[in-house]
Amino acid sequence: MTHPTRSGGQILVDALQIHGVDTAFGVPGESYLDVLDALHDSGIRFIINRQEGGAAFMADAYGKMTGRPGICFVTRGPGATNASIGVHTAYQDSTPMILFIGQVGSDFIDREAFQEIDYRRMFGQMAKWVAQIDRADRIPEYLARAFQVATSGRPGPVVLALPEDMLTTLATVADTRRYQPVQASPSTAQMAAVRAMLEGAQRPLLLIGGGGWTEPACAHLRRFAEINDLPVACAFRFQDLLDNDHPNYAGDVGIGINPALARRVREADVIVAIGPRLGEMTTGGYGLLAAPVPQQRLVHVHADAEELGSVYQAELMINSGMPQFAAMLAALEPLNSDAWRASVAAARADLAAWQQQPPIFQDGSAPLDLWQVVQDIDRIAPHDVIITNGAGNYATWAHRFHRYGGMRTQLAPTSGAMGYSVPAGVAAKIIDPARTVITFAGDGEYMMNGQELATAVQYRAGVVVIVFNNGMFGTIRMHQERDYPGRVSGTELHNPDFAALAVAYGGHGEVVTATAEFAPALARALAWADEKQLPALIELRYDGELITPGATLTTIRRTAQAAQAARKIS
Ligand SMILES: Cc1ncc(C[n+]2csc(CCOP(=O)(O)OP(=O)(O)O)c2C)c(N)n1
Ligand SMILES: [Mg+2]
Repeated sequence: MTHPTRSGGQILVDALQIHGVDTAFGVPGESYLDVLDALHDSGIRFIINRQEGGAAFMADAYGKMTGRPGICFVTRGPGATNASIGVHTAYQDSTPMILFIGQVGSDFIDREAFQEIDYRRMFGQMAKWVAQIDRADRIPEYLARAFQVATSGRPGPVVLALPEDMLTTLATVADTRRYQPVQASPSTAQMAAVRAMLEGAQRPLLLIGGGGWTEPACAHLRRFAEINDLPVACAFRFQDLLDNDHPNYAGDVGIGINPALARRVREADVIVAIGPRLGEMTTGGYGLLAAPVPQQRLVHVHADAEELGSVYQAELMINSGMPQFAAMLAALEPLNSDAWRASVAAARADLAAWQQQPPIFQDGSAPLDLWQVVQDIDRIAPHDVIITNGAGNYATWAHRFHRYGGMRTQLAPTSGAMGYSVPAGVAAKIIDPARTVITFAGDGEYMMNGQELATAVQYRAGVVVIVFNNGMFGTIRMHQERDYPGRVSGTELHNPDFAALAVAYGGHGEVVTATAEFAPALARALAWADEKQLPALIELRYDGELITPGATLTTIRRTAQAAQAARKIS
């Protein structure tokens, strides 16, 4: 059989098409011109970003939304280093992604040539697989493996370096088949063991999270919880795996956890953790579940065999993909739930109490009530609105008070990376223009990748960005007041006029300083975004004193000072 002779760049783009790629994100470089040329007639949409951090975050958001690898192209050293934040996030978040990096030609390699880096060493710890393709005739093989690795077992990022001369070399090679994601399945004996553990339980809890979920998997999980009256908690930033309005949803196990839910986790006798990595954020710093041997009887289900037992010695460890496990759960013979049935309503009541307007606003003294802002969003935006955020205290308002509408309505980095919110919001709108997308960004957060508003304008992505402007890197200031009360250092911000900046990009911008102004501003922003297919930004200007829903900077400082004084006396 004869095959056409093609350049490396063309072989690569043909492979992308075979593997079903419709969109790629990136910033161009002269190191991969041949790929750019092959993309020209490919039908693959190449979204041009303004900074590689933004591009890699967009690829991550694509991976989270679709379950298929997000594709990102960047150039050598400077491009790759900018993109690394997205690779790290995809790794921690278990998101399928492939980062392609233009590399120095093989004639100069290993001389520390212009912008040269050995990507195997650089990305060694933050990617599932890093390789360099040295021969054009092996591109199909490398691409097939990259898609395989990114999507199989625990999903994650793959990095492929592309030496410049390899991309322009002509080769005669056959294409491969499309990749097939591979996941393990539980055995019937393991499922029987899960059932037996639950059967003997008094206070069971399901804890779901991690990558690899699909709509049918979520539906099976939901059905299992319903039939057996089990409360379901979601791991940190995987809060959308069960519709938050569902009667079995008990809340999220992450930063700033509801103390009542924390108690429920600690006092549970059987926890079935399906998918989460049980990392620092989901275990309250390894405190809710003692490490390595938890007090609760733990079933840990994870897509990666090596993750199981890496920290927690669960009583029952099951290596399985989420769809495979959830389908078998739903098929289990129903349990007698008499012992715990009431816990579903009790957990729900705990959640409702936690989501009430916090006392800090109840005297009406705060001109801008951020709790009310979230209530307005939940009332005005459709239930399946996608909310994106990065890192910062502002994110608490979304995590605690917004009711996520189910599978992939939350795009947020478990890596705690600042700068994720805007690119994720823009990407979500590019990927699914029919969905409403609202981005939560702190003033610090916004400035890390706010330039991607230009990408939103270029591709007519009508995302609504809400900037929470408290004039500071609030999270760090909060920690500062706790540990070094009254000594503000390195956390103040002097900001641009965010609304004017949005207008300068070609979007809509408004400033809101009082509670009553927000709902009409949101309605205007959503209407503008919808009608013009352009971004809209609402800047919330508020007093930085309101650092969390439950505390002001002053109360934190005074508590810390009192503790310091007490230490001196004793
Ligand atoms: C890329 C990155 N740099 C630094 C940090 C550390 N960090 C976490 S939250 C935060 C402040 C966030 O400030 P802002 O976006 O204004 O939100 P706020 O806490 O004020 O609501 C910082 C600097 C981080 N998580 N990620
Ligand atoms: Mg801030």
